[in-house]
Amino acid sequence: MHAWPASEVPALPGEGADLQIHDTATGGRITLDPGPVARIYVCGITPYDATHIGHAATYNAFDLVQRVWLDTKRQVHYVQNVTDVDDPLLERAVRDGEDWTALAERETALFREDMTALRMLPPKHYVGAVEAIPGIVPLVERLRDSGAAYDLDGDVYFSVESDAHFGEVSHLDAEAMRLLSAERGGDPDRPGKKNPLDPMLWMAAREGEPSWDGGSLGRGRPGWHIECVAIALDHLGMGFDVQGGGSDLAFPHHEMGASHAQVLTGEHPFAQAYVHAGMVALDGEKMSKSKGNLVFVSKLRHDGVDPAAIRLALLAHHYRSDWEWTDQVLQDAVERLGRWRAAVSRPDGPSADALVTEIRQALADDLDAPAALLAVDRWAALQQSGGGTDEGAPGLVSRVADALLGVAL
Ligand code: 5CA
Ligand code: ZN
Repeated sequence: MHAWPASEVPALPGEGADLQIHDTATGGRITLDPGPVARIYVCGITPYDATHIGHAATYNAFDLVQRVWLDTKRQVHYVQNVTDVDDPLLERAVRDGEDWTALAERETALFREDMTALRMLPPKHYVGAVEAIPGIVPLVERLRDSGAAYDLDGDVYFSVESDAHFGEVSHLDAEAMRLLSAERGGDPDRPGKKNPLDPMLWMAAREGEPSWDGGSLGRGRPGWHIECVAIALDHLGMGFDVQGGGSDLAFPHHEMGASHAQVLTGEHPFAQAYVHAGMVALDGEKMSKSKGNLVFVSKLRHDGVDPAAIRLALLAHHYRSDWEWTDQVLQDAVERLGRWRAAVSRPDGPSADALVTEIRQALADDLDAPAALLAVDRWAALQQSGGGTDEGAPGLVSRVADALLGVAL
């Protein structure tokens, strides 16, 4: 699957600092130590509805990871998936009387447009679940042949007990896992499972649903977690630097994915850090496609909102906090963008050398984008009060805002 075009990342003087980031598995902050090629996997959308502000906030967090790494002169190997076949997508297509492939293609195209407008750097590999199926089947066969997976009426389940490290990503107790599993695509109450938490790896073909050749597994379609594992192992291998997504993916998705991969390879860990973004709410509830309380990026754009203002609204919240989208959040961002643009449109201004360092330090400190914005605010306020004659400063501020924050001034 093709991704979207990359916006140019302006070069900056000097070099950024190494990223310290909160890791869900250890529950603390770690300093990442990627090689010359940093490796990141970020879970992509299930394309049955348009990109909402919650999605955009999560992708914004991982876009910052990529920008910080690029600023340390590393290459970034970024992989993202599209869950272009799964229950919610098929259910929505049936509800609307639409072909599921057309629905997935349309919403994926809109996601690309939104990501481009928001200046999110694209993944190097953008891979759909459907195109990953030929790679998924042998993994499920291997898990089954080694005894880590079992058959239940033609469906194949992963046995969570086969991984000695199971539970080490989310650290939840069995009851919490059971509740979240039921809420997030699992089937803990299905009779016949060895452990209620065991997730499906391969679902045998159902009447009226799409299915693919699964070799010795029979016709069917893949489970959700093995999709991301197959794509990540194929393009990144074990022990990559960051596994990213929203906090609703810590369990079961990232927990199960880590277990699948660890059992498949006999290696540990799947990822060096599991990084989770907070949830964006609207009217007091998590924004979610299933609830329908959504603010779409595309709707805002079509209403004439500058994508740079949307981006600033996302950046104004720390990626790990849960926050609420309101009209005021957007209004504040629009005003801030106006102040910044006015400040960089002058021929000279106060030196911005210290500002570059401040933004670098803020982002290296667990992606503290709000602190980075305040640093630019201070420079803009100095500029407003007429303080400086550095002719290179406005250009440097524009470049640093673009290179490190993805904001085009
Ligand atoms: N396709 C799977 C991942 S493999 C999936 O979760 N798709 S999704 O479309 O439901 O979500 C895409 C990303 O947006 C995930 O990382 C998810 O955690 C994140 N996300 C969903 N809702 C919100 C929200 N309200 N706030 C912040 N992030 C969200
Ligand atoms: Zn995923």
